[in-house]
Amino acid sequence: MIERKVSQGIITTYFNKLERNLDLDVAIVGGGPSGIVAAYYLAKAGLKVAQFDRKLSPGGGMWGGAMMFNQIVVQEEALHIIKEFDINYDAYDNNLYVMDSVESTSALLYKAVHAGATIFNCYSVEDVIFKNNEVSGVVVNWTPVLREGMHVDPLNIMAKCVIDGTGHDSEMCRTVARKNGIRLATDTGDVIGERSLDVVSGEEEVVNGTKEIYPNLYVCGMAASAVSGTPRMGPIFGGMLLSGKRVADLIIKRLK
Ligand code: 48F
Repeated sequence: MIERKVSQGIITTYFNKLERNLDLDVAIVGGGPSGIVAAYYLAKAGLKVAQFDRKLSPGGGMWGGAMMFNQIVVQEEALHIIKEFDINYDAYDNNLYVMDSVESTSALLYKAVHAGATIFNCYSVEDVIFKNNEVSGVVVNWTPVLREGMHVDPLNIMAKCVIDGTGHDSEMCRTVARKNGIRLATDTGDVIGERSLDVVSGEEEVVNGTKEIYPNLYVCGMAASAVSGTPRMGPIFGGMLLSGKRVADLIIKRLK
């Protein structure tokens, strides 16, 4: 019966996919633009990478452009990444380029999966695995389970490296610091919190702040700004793309 085969096809392939991803080189928490770019470059380098996003549609804050005007701006320094993802762009002004935010977000997702990354949507990462004072993986649960406040235990996924790409909330960094009494590699040893908007310094600092923040825990994108206390930058996305590429480069250098 075709009805049964449809169900069986979904169930068997889904559980194969999940099982294949129980031991990862890299687990990326959050499917915003920085994390997706990281997933693409890591997968392209042959690493086993999975990305977890709590929403039905990963893509984070890129879909909406600014105030739902669905255009984004990228500066010259990051244009090579736009080209790598085959995204259409128009030159706008001195070193600035504009593109459609829906095309851009879907292109990032499409290319990351085609490069070999697995994206799990509707998964919330509620904790990390913390062994011998190192981050060793992620603890995942269905987003609806957490939203409903249901008392259901999560599953564990091992990873050599974990990337916190959760955006403004920098959830993984906060969780690791709060639960384990450790110091992150920031001025205070804790999550400092992002500063008010400044495009030039925000864009520069988000890339500088992309690093290993605790053994095996890396941070990229707005999470990197929030952890290190640097400014937000608004709907200019070059820094996000460059941050994703940088975290991938750091991990590739370490694991390959
Ligand atoms: O915030 P977000 O888009 O990440 P980003 O890569 O990009 C920031 C920009 O979109 C924008 C900006 C640009 O200049 O300032 O804000 O830093 O996306 C973060 C994603 O992480 C998911 C969330 O659903 C979103 O899609 N996320 C957050 N916490 C968790 C999570 C979690 N605990 N588990 C799973 N997903």
